[in-house]
Amino acid sequence: MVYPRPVSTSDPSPSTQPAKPILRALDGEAVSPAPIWLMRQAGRYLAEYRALRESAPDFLTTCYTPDLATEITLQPIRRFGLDAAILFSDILVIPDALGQSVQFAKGEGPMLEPIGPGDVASLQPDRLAGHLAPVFETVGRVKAELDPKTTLIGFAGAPWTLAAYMAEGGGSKDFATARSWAAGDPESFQQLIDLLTGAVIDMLRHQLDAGADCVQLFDSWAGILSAADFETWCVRPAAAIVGALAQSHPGVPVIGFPRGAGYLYGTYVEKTGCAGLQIDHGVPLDQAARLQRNVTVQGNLDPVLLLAGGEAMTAQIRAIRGALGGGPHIFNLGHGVMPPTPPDHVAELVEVVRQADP
Ligand code: 1CP
Repeated sequence: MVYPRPVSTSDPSPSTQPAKPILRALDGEAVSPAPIWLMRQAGRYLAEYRALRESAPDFLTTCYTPDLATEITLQPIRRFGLDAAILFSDILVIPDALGQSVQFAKGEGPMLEPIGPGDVASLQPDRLAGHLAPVFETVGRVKAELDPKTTLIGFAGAPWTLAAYMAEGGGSKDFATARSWAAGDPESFQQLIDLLTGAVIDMLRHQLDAGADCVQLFDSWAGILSAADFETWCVRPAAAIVGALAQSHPGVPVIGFPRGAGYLYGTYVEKTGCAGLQIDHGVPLDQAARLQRNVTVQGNLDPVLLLAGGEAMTAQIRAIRGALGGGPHIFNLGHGVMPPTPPDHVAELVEVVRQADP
């Protein structure tokens, strides 16, 4: 399904436009300077996050404790005055809510009890709303604390990326177990994807009801799929999710992130009707500018340039502003902030993005 959307560069009338710069950009306006937020803006690179996690319970319990999750969500907003707060949670709260065992061991990635074709029927989508109630409570608490100009972004992992972690039992370079399940038994894999599509819709609707202004769908492992599988496992579920939210929450923008989609980013926009497209740093700026004719582009500074800082970073910030400043753009990285990043570099990034002349 496609929802065509005119892109305007003219000054909108204040009465009809939302005041939040990120929502204006998602509505197709070329906001100048571009609003900015960063994926993984809350996290280990901030001393105040490390200090809080030191005495906090395990990672998932932290996500399910509204006092802690609210505080962590707000930490980068207080420090840098970013234009959006993103709910502090994780994509893997969905498999946890469905009844799969999920653990985060200190210093290691997530560990799940892997599931296969015979386990899909035992997943419990009816548990989701009750299990994730503390996450939705956090959304409401953050909303109450935010300045009216700051956008609150909710999120979920996309069905393919969730299925990949669920089948593999954790992170992986190639997710070979998940991909061979999809190839060898597409029927049962489709059942898993359908169940997850429903769970993601449920999760995002609850976040929007609790006060999120828009949502981002993270398909972090879209880039390892073949073109045909990208259509089946990434585009189709995303189109269903965007369509379902357009019915229950008309006009609420969805930002899609099929990371690593390369040439297929355009297809994703066309077939899902997402209002915003997060792009990774592999996307050349001339391709990004072409995408911008049909969608608000979000991105795409290489997180390594933020780590390095200095002239290498500022030169690329100017290149991005030069290429995308004339259309609807939200400044962001191409992937998350890396843990060793000095917070001063983030402050400098925000300052350079907000300078009057690129
Ligand atoms: O304290 C710690 O060390 C935990 C590190 C951490 C953090 C800060 C994890 C574990 N998750 C998070 C928070 C998180 N994860 C957010 C919060 C909001 C923000 O951006 O500030 C979000 C949006 C996510 C999303 C997420 N989790 C994704 C999609 C985005 C991406 O990075 O591609 C993925 C793939 C995950 C899984 C996950 N959770 C945590 C880790 C280390 C991982 C990656 C595992 C792997 O390497 O495969």
